[in-house]
Amino acid sequence: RLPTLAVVGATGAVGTVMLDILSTRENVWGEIRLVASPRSAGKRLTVRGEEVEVQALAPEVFDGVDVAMFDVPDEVSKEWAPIAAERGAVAVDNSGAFRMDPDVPLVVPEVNAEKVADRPRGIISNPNCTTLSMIVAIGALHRAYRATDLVVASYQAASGAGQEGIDTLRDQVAAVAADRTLGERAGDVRSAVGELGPFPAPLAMNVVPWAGSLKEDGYSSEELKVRNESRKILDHPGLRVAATCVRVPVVTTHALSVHATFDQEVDAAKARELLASAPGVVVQDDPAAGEFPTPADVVGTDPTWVGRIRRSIDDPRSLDLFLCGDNLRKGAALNTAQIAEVVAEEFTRG
Ligand code: 2RA
Repeated sequence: RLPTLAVVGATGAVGTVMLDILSTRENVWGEIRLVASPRSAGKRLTVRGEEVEVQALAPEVFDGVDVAMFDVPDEVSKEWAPIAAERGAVAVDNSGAFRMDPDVPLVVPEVNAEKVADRPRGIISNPNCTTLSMIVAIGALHRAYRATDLVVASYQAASGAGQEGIDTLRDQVAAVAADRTLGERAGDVRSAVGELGPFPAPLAMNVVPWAGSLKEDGYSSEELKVRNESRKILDHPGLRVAATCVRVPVVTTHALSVHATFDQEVDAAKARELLASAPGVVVQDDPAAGEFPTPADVVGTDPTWVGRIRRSIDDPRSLDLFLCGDNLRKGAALNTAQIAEVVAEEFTRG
């Protein structure tokens, strides 16, 4: 039988992309129920070409649901994913609430799909969008060479901070666009942009070395997520990861530069081949022709794009790479949908 799916958080930035993904991927679902906060209940949204009324989040909406996807803030998932699981649904959660719980698998289907079956709490976690934007490619290299160290710098899009992030960037860009004197004196951009929204500094005409909240030793929550989630997904607790997360004035698509070291010598041409044949990865790497991935060209696509693949000049065990991934698609909705599809097979297999 075709399983019943609930999409919780159907009206948010990721939820909106999720409805598009559910409408364009092969349909493996029977009923699809759309769920959101009571504020959005009653709205009608289109999924698979049909209008569906949004229901308010309540325990009963999970009755008869086989898989419940959550694209909601941590505190909402923390409370409601266990309720969905108690009512018999498998919860696939895109918040940070359960990612590091040892009883909750953290799944990227191209890397560790088999972990889906190992879910004692009935909850499966989807990684953070920054981790997801690199881990399919890094996982493919790790399988061949075994990684020991990752030095990561992220260039993260405004939509990682939700619809408020997108609106803030658009308002700020509009506020600075006409003044051709800005950007030459300290503080002039800050005075011109207006509201900072979810960012701690102006994002238009700027880069901001901060995403998330302050954690131990000066690291941001985002930087620790890149480290801890990479270790869990690759099943490699000893992996050394140093991350610096930076917000850039891009609407959607995270980019990362990664210096990856392995426990053996690597070869750039072989790495390019490995990446080109890895599921979910596209190599675009011809700098002489000006070809490398950029967020403006990658947004709206599904794969992880990799370019600028070089063997480190100073260490034959290291590769330098530049990666781009749509943070709302593979970084959030698409990976959640892929996990849910792996679970759906359990029902269609019988
Ligand atoms: C960000 N990683 O880009 C977050 C969103 N999940 O801010």
